[in-house]
Amino acid sequence: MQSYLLTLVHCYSSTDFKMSSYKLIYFNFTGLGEPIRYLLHQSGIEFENKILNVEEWPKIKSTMPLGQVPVLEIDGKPYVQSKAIGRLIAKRNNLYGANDVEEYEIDATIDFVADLSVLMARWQWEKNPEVKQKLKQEIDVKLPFTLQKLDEQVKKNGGFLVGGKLTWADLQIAAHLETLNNQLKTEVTEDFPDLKKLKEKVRSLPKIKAYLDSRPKMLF
Ligand SMILES: N[C@@H](CCC(=O)N[C@@H](CS)C(=O)NCC(=O)O)C(=O)O
Repeated sequence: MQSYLLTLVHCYSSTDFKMSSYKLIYFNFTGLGEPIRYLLHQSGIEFENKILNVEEWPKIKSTMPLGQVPVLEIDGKPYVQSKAIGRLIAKRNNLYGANDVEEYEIDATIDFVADLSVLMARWQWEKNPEVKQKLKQEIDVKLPFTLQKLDEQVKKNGGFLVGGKLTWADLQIAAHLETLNNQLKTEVTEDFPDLKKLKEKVRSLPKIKAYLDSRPKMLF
């Protein structure tokens, strides 16, 4: 009886959560916003996808709580920091770990890929050719290392990154892989078959596929 009541409470609170109003504010590229878009779609949450152009950003910057995006507004309250936003949505929609060790593994996987993404962004926006070339040399070592580790992790976990089932980590990494492809203009998973399969599996989830088929054109 008690567990029935708990299930009922959980059902109602998660329904309430889905009935809230959501607005995601981010640029017209994939970057740090796209993993949140994947997560919201996979969670069945309707949201306003507010896409900013880089040209309009200076006017908007000071209105964002930390002067940066992504910002997710839930019922008008702004939530900042992409990974913290992702964790909140994942927790509330059964896409986080089944226990604290799985949660740790999801966090560690996402942090591991974030290290590469920071390096990639520094390289992408760097104007000085010498510095840019040095960063590219770092990428040439770090990228295959990261992809190899992720490929092994997917192989060990029954086709997913953590716990043999779909989690926030799979959505986050699939979105990041798309960004890496855009940045390097190549299919980065070509030599990493298990990781490639995972990316394709995520992209063909019905809700993600529907989003990808209909999303506005991204700058990159
Ligand atoms: N740690 C933050 C980083 C946010 C961030 O660097 N956002 C960039 C876009 S990817 C931004 O808003 N840049 C514009 C600016 O700083 O003026 C997060 O994960 O949300």
